[in-house]
Amino acid sequence: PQTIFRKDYTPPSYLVHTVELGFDLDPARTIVANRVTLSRNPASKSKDLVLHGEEIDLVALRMNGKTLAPGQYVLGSHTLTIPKAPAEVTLEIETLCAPELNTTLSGLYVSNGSFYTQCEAEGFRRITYFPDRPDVMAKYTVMLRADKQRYPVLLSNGNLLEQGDLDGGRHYAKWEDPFKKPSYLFALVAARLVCQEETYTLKSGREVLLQVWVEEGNLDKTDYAMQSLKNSIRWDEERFGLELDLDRFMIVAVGDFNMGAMENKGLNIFNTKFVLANPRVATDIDYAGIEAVVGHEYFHNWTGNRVTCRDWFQLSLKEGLTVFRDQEFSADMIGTASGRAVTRIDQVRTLRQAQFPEDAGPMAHPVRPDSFVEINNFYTVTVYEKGAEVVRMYQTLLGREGFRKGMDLYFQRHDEQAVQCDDFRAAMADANGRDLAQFERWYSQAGTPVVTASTRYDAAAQTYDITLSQRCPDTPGQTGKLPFHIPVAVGLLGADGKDMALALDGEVVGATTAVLELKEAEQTFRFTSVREQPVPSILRDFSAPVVLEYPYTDAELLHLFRYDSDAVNRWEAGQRLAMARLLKLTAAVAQGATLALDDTFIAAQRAVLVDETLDAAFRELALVLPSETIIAEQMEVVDPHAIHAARQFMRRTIARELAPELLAQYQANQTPGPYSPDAQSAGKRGLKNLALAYLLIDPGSAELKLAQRQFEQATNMTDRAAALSALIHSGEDVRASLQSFYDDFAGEALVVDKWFAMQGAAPNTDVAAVRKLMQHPAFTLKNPNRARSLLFSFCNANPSQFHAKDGSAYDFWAEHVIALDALNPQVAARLARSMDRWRRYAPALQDQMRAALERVARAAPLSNDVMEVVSKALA
Ligand code: B3K
Ligand code: ZN
Repeated sequence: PQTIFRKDYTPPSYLVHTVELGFDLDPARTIVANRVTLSRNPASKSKDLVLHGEEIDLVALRMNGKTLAPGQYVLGSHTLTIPKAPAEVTLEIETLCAPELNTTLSGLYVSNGSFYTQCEAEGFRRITYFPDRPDVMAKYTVMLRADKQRYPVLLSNGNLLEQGDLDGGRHYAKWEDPFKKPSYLFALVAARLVCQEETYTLKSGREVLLQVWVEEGNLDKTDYAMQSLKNSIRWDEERFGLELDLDRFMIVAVGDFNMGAMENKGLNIFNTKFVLANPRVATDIDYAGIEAVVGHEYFHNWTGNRVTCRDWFQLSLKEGLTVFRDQEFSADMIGTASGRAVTRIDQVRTLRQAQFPEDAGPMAHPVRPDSFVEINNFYTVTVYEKGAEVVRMYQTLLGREGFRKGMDLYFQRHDEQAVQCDDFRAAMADANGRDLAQFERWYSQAGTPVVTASTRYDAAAQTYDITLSQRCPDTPGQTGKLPFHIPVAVGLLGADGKDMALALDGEVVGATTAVLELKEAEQTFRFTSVREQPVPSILRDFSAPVVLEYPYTDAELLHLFRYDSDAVNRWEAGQRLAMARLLKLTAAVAQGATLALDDTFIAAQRAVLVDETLDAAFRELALVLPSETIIAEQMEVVDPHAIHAARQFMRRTIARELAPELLAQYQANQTPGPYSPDAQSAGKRGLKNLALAYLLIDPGSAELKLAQRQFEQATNMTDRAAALSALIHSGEDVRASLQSFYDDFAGEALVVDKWFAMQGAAPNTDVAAVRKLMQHPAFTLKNPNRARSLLFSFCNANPSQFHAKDGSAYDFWAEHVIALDALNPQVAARLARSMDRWRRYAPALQDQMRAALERVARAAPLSNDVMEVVSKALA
């Protein structure tokens, strides 16, 4: 496989003006006629017209009205080149493809008998020959023809121009997208679907048609997606002054989909998981996911579609920015400061759970990568979530207003262009008259920076010095990192727990949080007029995606855990208290020493649990211990079994010591009445169900009854699934409950996914049990959601079983990476990532992991996707 480098970018040799596509849709044999006008790009030296194409058969090719003879073009394995083409070209290209055989779910494919497309990143070339790169933007007209009975609904981007009947039971629809777009935003749907629709009035008074399309039988699950869409439209108008630019906006849900959703212009195609919800089948987390993803795809209409990426190395230009926008949207929808903090804590957890490990592993890459083999492997937590952190740092440094000015300038300069991350940074800098040159390192240097703080209080001078230093570990291909520009938000707490008024070098800050700008390897900041020794609250609101090292004492952490006005750092103090103990316990397990947990820690947990002044959602977060994955990241040599035992011991001890309080909270946080997914109710359910999970660790008959009753009487999926999960984790025989759950929801694919996922992640599910579950008639590797529900939850969320000492689960992993690769390389490559951190395990496990990786690497044929992941892991 070939590595592609960012530095090798060259402009396209030809630019496309118009694209007219004609589809004769047939599952076995779809004919695509493509009439495209191009002209030579003055910015390119080449006169060779290069088109991409994959898995399609060329039937006819005409240039400027004349059929091209075989000698006039070169058909490579993935390209069609017309050497020395004229300056102005009209191409007519006819190709054939077989959507029903397309299991990759990239390009044009069939799901449950209907047609859907997925073109990002490079799927359009599986539909027709085309310069399939994001810096080629053109206007599209699309004619769809298909059997009317089987495919009554024919959709594509933009506006419907006309539709009607054809001979032989077929019909047609003609669509036109008024905006220029790159090919990756093309979409079509030809399906048997129904929709919920509504006309919606924009702030400007213009009316638009909104539609949510689903399969028959799912119309009772579209309300929340529609509501989220309307909220998104309103929010983007209010927060960023961005209006929907189309008369019609459609969301289509499909059951077979590689990721969450896709922002095709005017025709977003979604994984059903992020559309379908009603209280019976969807949990609070599902509802939150729908709001976020509907928002995310809608916001792409400006950040991604109107302004797109010059090349795929710039992916975070649209993804990091759009994740930031959806994060802010979700936070604003909750509205309260404490609710906002809860969403922020969730973001920090995701970073630590997934992004920090990626940044420290073999696939580490900068937010703007320098090279890749397969671009689909770079839709990562680094590009998305760390990318969003980078965007958030602009807002932290420039303020909300300054950030908005930067956004306005970005659109002023680059509307309908394909640009680079540097252009976004320039807009932020220029709009605010700021020098953000050093900030570029956030895009170019991989790895998680470590910020070390030390402090010195001088009582006589009433000064408090904070010295911050930074370093960043080497990552594959990158050594000797240069200092980042890091905003470090700091507050100082007095002995009374209150925030001190702040002055820096004699200058009043005017707020109780100061944003220190760390730009050197080491810098000292002096707070003045500090009347007593403070407790520092550093990196408030997680102001930068870094690891903060500070030698906090337990007493200081307890103080912060009790008083910090910054909820993120308040939570963080609790996590630090827990982590220190978890690491000690893990060592004790490994040494066979006796395990003990101090009363101070228990008392702190108790205090938060019963603190009625705190949101239930915050209390829940404060009581969730760092995950086994996050604990593993803190260890030099990872012993997954010791980690599991240590964490279980801590959970068991908390459950025993806080049993009465947990029961009281379980009862106090019931949410009677009709289900509502709002943050407050969801927070209560979260705390209640956390209490239930604790109560079921070593359950007596009363606790079992409690869970059983909730399981049977629940009026919503959040409570039902939580009860079932608690029962599964209790270790009792729960076969009857599992069966009844399955029987009740066998017709709801997304619930069946949960059923598999819960079992895959349960620590008493070993690899033999997973193999047995795979024999279940409802299991299939072909559907990505189903494959993920069992395999990914086992390989990623069940570390004590995945790392079984005999290596049997590694064999299982290798077998299924290979099996999935034959069907769907993108999904297979994700599963391949489960082995990323193999070098950190104890030698006995390491050897077996390497053997499994080598087994995959040797398999033939292997996709570029999986090849890239395993070869980087082994390098
Ligand atoms: N842009 C798409 C992701 C496409 C992934 C291709 N492998 C979804 C999103 O980020 O909104
Ligand atoms: Zn996106």
